[in-house]
Amino acid sequence: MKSIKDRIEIIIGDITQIDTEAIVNAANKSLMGGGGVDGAIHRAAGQMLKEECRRLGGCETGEAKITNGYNLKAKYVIHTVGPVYRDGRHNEPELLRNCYENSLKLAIENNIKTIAFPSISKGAYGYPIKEAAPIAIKTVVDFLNRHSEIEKVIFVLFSQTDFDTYKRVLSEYI
Ligand code: AR6
Repeated sequence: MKSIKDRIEIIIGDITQIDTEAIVNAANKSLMGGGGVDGAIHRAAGQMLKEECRRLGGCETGEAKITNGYNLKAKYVIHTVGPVYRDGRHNEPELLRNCYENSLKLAIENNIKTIAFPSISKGAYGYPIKEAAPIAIKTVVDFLNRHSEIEKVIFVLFSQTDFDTYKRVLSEYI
């Protein structure tokens, strides 16, 4: 059994280019696409993704739904809806934790062993990176400790600052 350190990677990059079995999308409740990472994933996957998403009938905050990846390298996209950040006292931490947890549960149900996450809620939804990173890291590390089925989780960050924050938080936590 590999150590947690070997099962988590943190990189800077574009999640649409990652070849894990699943990539996670930071979607909105409609699941019909949007800006940020959601827009990038829909553009890279192609129109078929939108057609499959339309049939899903939306998704609640903190929940997750799975589709095919179509033109992406990833076979699947797991769509999750992060909380809109207000002040951190409106259940945002728990909802953000649910996004990671429910995405990983869905991965296991679908026999997915490798998965990549963006920093959910950190863009348009305004979650401060210093608060979002520990939630992302802690939830994933705790889940990996409980579930050996998941072999690799890659956090794909979009800026040097986000990357540095995740690296620091991970080194403090494990
Ligand atoms: N690869 C990896 N990370 C990316 C990419 C990419 N290609 N593009 C952006 N990011 P956001 P949210 C980073 O706004 O905050 C959408 O319109 C980005 O820099 O994509 O959960 C949805 O439809 C940031 O660090 O997602 C929703 O309406 C992180 O991904 C809403 O935005 C998340 O930023 C969701 O907002």
